[in-house]
Amino acid sequence: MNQKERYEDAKKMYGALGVDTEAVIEALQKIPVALHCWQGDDVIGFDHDGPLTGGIQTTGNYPGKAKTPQELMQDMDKALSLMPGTKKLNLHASYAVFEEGEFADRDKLEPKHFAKWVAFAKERNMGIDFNPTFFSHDRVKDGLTLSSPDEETRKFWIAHGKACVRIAQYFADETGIPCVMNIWTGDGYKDIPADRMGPRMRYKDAIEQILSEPYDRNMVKPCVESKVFGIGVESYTAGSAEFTLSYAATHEGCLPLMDNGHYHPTEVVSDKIPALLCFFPEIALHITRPVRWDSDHVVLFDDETKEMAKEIVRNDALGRVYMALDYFDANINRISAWVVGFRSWQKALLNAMCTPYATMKKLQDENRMTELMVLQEEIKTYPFGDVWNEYCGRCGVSGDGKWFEEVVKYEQDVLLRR
Ligand code: RNT
Ligand code: ZN
Repeated sequence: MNQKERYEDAKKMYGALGVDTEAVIEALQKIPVALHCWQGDDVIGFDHDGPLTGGIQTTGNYPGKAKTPQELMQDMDKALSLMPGTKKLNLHASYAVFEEGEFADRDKLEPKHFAKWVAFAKERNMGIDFNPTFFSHDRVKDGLTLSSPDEETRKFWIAHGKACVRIAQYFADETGIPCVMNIWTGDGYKDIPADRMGPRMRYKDAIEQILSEPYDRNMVKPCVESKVFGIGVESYTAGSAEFTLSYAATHEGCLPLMDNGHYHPTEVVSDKIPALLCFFPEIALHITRPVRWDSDHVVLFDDETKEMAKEIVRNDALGRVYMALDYFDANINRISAWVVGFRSWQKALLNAMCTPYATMKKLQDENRMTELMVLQEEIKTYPFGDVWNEYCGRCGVSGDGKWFEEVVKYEQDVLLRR
C-alpha cells in the first residue's frame, strides 16, 4: 500500500469512531504554535558576552551553533521548512539586533532593535511572541531583578519590562497578530531566606509598574510564568506557582503561564489546564520535557505531552491557550532538536484531535468506566502515523523518515563550516 491508500484506510477506521480526519487535518493547519529562537544558540542572545544565568542551564557543546542573527535566522529557516502547521516566532529581548557599533542596554531597548526580526517574521507570515530577559546580565544583583531590595536594580529591570511592553505592542502592530509577552525571572535564594514575603511584595509591585505601560489589551497578552526552583536558587523562588497564579487571577488581562518543567515531579500540567480553564478566559503554556528536574530536554511524543494536548483539544480551548515551546539542548544537532520538538507537539495535537471525545465523555457520564478504559486503550494502536504523514504532506513538509537527511546535509554544508 502506498501512503495515500494507507491514509484512506486510516480515515475509514477513525471515521467509524466518529472522527473526521479530513476536518482535523484542515483545522490543525490553522493553529499557531510558537517556536523559541533560543534553541538555536543555547539561550545566549546577541547583547552580552557573559554566560547564561538565572538558574537555567544548557549542557553540551554540539558543533555549529548560531553566533550571529544571520546564522540564527538561517538555521531557523531550515527548521521551519521541516515543520508542519502554523508557526509563531518567540523572541527574547537579549536577541535584539544592533547595527554596527550600536548598543542599547536592556532598559533602553526600542522597537527598532527588533526591526530585522519583524521583517523575518512578516516574510514568513508569522506572528511574534516576546520575553523580557531578566537574566544573563550584570545588573542582576545577588541573583535578583524585579524583587531586589536595591531600588536602582529594581528600577533598571522595571524600565526593561516597560521597554518590552512597547516592543510587544510594536510586534502586534506590525504583524497584526497578538503578541504574548511573558514575564519570568529566576529571582530567588540558594539558601533559606529570612524574608519570603518581602521579595514577593516587591515583585508584585514591579510587575504592576511594568504593566502600567499603555498597551492594547486585545493585541498584547502579558503573562506571568511560575517556577519551583532553579540551579543556585534551590531554597526559594519569588515567582512561585501560588504567587503567579494569584497575580494573574487578581490582575485583569494578565495570563498565567504554566511551564511543565516548573512543578514537583508528580504534579502534571495536563491536570492543571482544565482547572485553570474554569476561571481564566485565556492561559499560556511553555511546553518542555523535564527529566527529573527542569532540564528542558527536547519535547517528545510522550504520555504527558499527549495528555496536555488532549486537555486543550477536548475542552475546545485551542483558541484560549497560547502554546509555546521552551527547551534547549546543546548536546545534539540544534536544528533537529527544534524539528523533533515542534513535530512532537504537532503530533500530540493531531492525536488529540483524532480522539472520539464525545463518545468518551458520554461513557464517563454514564459511569461506563470499563468500556471507557477499553476504548482508551484500543485507540492507542489505531493507524495514527498514516494520518500524521498525510497531514505533513498536505502542509508541504516531509513525513517521518524523510526529513532527517535534510538536516544531515545542512549540517555538512553549513553548520560544520562555521
Ligand atoms: C526558565 C523558564 C523560562 C526560560 C526562557 C528562556 O526556567 O522556563 O521560560 O526557559 O525564558
Ligand atoms: Zn519556560
